[in-house]
Amino acid sequence: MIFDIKRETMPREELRELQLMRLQAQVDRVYATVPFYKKKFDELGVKPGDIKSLKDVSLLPFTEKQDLRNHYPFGMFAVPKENIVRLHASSGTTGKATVVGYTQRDIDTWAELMARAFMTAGATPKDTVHNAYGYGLFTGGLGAHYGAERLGATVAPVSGGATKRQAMLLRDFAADVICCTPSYALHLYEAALEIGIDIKELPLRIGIFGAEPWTEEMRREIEKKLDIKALDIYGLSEVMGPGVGIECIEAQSGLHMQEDHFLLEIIDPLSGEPLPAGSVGELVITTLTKEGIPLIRYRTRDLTSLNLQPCICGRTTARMSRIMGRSDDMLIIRGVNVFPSQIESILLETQGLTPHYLLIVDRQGSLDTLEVQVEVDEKLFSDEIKNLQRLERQIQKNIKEFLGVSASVKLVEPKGIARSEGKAKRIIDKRNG
Ligand code: DLL
Repeated sequence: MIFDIKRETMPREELRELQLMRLQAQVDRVYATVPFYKKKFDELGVKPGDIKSLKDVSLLPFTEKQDLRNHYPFGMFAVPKENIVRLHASSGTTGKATVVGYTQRDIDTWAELMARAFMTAGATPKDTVHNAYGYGLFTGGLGAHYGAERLGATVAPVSGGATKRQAMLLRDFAADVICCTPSYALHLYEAALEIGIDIKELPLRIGIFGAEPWTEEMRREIEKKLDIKALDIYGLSEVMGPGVGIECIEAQSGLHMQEDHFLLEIIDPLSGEPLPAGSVGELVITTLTKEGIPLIRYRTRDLTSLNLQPCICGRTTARMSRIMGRSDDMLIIRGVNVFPSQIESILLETQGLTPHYLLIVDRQGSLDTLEVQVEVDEKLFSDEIKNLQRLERQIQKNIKEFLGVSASVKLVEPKGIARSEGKAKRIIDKRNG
């Protein structure tokens, strides 16, 4: 089912016209109301009137996360503070948080786009939604909450934590849909088993998972263990929050991007040049309708590609491939570029390993080292030491063969790697301090 047939199945030519009209209005507005943009436009010698086609977006300056930090907390808002009804902030681990503000219309648009997202994922107004994204400054909880309400579903605002209790609520409320990070879904599954609840036997049908990178192998694992359909949802607080894109349940093949509200580009992360359709590069997003903090050419650092082919579900929107990783999460080990998701794929292809892993990067003398710690399942754990050692060597060989880097592999006992209630922490890089 489609929530907004008119918008979601628009012929692409019509969509482009709408995008251009909205882009021109947005550019006019930021030039007039955000001193940061006026200065940047003036420095580049570009005027709002220069935007005559969608291609002209490449004349405009980029916006970076650091720009939001430099204008902390409200310096990039385009409306007076009294028109802001909500604040959120990113969970940035380094430096100042990035703060975003929403007008009432922004909140309404977000609810609408999240309602569309729920329906794209196969949810209906009759469903009960167990929302385990964190409520608070993080956009996951409230974003999914308002969307599920707008859809007309019943929401249980469970938030993160108290995992065994969550398992009981999941059973007692007979939820049809769960929203959380993919790593938390597996954690919840294990915690439920410990108190005698097998999620596989509950009515739960759909999982809406995002906020962190994950792989096809991880999807298969979750779908098998929980006996649900697992859909990938994408978003970022600077641009809105969850709901910028989501997979459809019909195809599960790329995330439908809500292009009537966001203009997308794929650029070369090094040169900043736009790349041709279909290439892998950094996703850059211009918000087309946002009032509180409109962003021009926001550099997400997320690496992906876009597919414009029509989808079997009937939507005409561009489909984004699963995020490969963030350009700033890319590990460079002795000159070889490695994404954590590539290691995850190799680990999950191996029988007996679980999706709980940690990558520890260090430097010995002038050489980078990579240690991969991965949990084994109960069955493998009870195996003979020499078999475990053989497996470690096998994984080491696979990583070397497929990714071209030497890693040491350490198998860890079941539950030996810390679980997270939100985004999983998978990399410890000891090289910089
Ligand atoms: O994570 C918003 C969100 C909440 C998305 C709930 C989906 C579900 P931030 O905390 O600002 O916002 O983090 C945004 O998380 O730039 C990506 O690097 C990463 N990310 C988000 N969704 C996905 C996904 C929320 N489906 C950053 N796959 C983004 C891979 C994702 N990475």
